[in-house]
Amino acid sequence: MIKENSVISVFGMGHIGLPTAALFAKNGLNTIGVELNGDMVKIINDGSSPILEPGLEELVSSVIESGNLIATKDGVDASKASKVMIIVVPTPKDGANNSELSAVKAASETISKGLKKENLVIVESTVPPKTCEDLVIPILEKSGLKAGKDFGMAYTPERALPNNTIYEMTHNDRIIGGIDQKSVDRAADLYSRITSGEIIKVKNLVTAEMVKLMENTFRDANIALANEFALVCETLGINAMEAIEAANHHPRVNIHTPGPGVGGHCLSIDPYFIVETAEKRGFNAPLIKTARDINNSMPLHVAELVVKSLEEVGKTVKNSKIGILGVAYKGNVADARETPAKLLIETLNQKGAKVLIHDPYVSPEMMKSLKGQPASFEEVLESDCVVLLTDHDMYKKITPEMIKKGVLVCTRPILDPYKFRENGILFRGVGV
Ligand code: SAJ
Repeated sequence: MIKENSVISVFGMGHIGLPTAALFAKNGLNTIGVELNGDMVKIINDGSSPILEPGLEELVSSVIESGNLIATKDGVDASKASKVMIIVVPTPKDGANNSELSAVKAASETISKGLKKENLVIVESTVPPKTCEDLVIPILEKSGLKAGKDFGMAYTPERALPNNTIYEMTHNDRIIGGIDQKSVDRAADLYSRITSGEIIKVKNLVTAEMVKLMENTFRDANIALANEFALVCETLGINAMEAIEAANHHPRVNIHTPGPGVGGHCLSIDPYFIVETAEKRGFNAPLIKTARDINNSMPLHVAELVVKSLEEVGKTVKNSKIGILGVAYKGNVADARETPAKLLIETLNQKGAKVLIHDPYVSPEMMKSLKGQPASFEEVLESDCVVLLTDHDMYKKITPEMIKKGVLVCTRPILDPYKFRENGILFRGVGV
């Protein structure tokens, strides 16, 4: 089934692996997508995308039709047939905020069983610094081959923004580090086929691993600062967003946007990988940890805003209907991993509220796992307190007349507080 002259296999057909494989295939390379989930393999080989991402369905369909992409569950066969193997598997964190690298380990084990001289192994998954050196290479060397001497090794982080993945993968600059210059040059040659962005070659594998974590940690810490500013502005009775936008007119200031907390599988996890590595080396990275704590506490602050708002209209949270608009971790995506909605719903449930949830994108199974009661947009708008949690475009059209019981907690700066208040709505929000 697998073509003899296949050159690349991509391990992991998720949000990043599938578009990466499809783009290599689109650029004329014979590509194998390795995925353990048989249903996903079937969907891909039928010419569809199991991942919701603009443009991906069409891309997958065209490369399956051209025969340049094929998906399989058999990773050892794929490894044997390939010259380059790319690891793009998930790297979540465990309950103690440590990295959970079992998928990287498993992919490395599988690849080592088909590894040959002159192969190049590339890791794209986000990992704690030194993972390539301390975990991946020793597993690959079980093959009897030596990294650097017999096979090449490179690390190049994926940096595409969900919902704009294909554009960013084909335009963003690419960071590449490797075990030696030959590995870096080979990886650079490969990725220059799919991105028009600059290829930045860094000194070694660890530097490239650290670059990825620094990017998302910068954003997480910046958002934590914005959230702290928002809490201060609430005590002052001023609009944080108005102040942030004004401050951002300064040519060297770029304060991010406050909100209900930071979700998704990147910003809310990656900073912990730095902390984990730093702590193993005797340094405790206090700023990064504090930023995480601030962002993690934001859903509790939103719950407080709900309590206060209901008190103001003579109601208690207990037995009130709270309607949450949006459970995805950010606007216009279907992904609810690490969503701030989870802690908010749990907290409101504990307080005895009846929690209704609406989201136009998130799957029914995911909605169910969140412990709220899925409801229509209209039903949610009739709740005792409406909480706007995710900045989906459709929620930008909400008007004061649509808030039937007159109480709104808005956690994203997409509705104008002044307009709602002028129209008699009790409007509270993060930073307003
Ligand atoms: N958020 C705020 N305020 C902001 C920006 C975001 O509260 O000003 C929240 C969002 O609502 C969301 C979370 O932060 O809950 C993360 O959203 P995001 O848009 O910042 O990032 P992700 O997780 O969708 O994608 C990030 C991107 N990294 C950077 O921009 C540095 C993306 O380029 C990476 O490829 C991706 O992580 C990844 O896979 O690491």
